[in-house]
Amino acid sequence: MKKGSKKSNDLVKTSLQEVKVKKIDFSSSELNEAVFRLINGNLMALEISNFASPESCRELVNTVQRYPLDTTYLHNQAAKVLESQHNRQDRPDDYFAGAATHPLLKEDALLQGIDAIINLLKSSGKQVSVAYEPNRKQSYCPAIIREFLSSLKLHNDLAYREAANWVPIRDVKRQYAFVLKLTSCIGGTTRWFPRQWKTEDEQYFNQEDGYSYDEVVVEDYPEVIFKGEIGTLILFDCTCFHAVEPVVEGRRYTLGGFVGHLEESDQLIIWS
Ligand SMILES: O=C(O)CCC(=O)C(=O)O
Repeated sequence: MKKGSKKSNDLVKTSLQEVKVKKIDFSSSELNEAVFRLINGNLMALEISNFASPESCRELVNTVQRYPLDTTYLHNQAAKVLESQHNRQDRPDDYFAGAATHPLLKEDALLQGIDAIINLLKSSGKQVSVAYEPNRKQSYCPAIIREFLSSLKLHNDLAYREAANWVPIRDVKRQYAFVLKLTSCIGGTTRWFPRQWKTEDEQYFNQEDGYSYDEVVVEDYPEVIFKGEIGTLILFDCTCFHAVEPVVEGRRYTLGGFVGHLEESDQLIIWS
């Protein structure tokens, strides 16, 4: 865990346990319990090394590289394949058209990655499925592939704030991000803080880029770093502030998306 210069002394001894973060290997006998604790609110972030084999990650990257990347994503800080709801907040027709037709969604390398994540989430004891829009009778996009070209500033993700008209993700009460590292690179580490977004934080919202917040919101909080070599899966409460450091060398490909808990049905949904 890294400490910022402004962090107060009483936080210096903060352990991963205190901030409800666990880092384990996929072979650990504690894995299922850790997923259960995460989804049931007793952990806030979980890093699982060796979740996917390097070969399967490379196969997915090779598959993705056959498709054009959208480089207009996140102010040219990242490139993507597949649909991002965040990117289409005012254009659900475009989102659902892409979610229905993109040929990458039929590729085994992608489907196997998504199945592996769904199976892992089932350790929570809950039913897990790709989010489904009942009015359109259509599934959401299950995940997105991204290559980060630079950094991603401090932000948080919250469907009920960003997706007020999107059924059923607007009803999600607990939300997590999942990030599977498909390559290793220098830099590009994920910074995460055990500090959930509050309405008052909007005074620190950056209107210019339309997504980030001033670092003042996390200055009294410990910072957790997820380095994540190839095959590592990170799951974290994404309503907490997080960021990605600049990629210094190599390429940073990830398979990512969101996991949400629907209270009424007590089920988990995934989408991107
Ligand atoms: O790629 C990462 O490590 C984090 C991605 C992220 O910040 C996000 O999806 O909101």
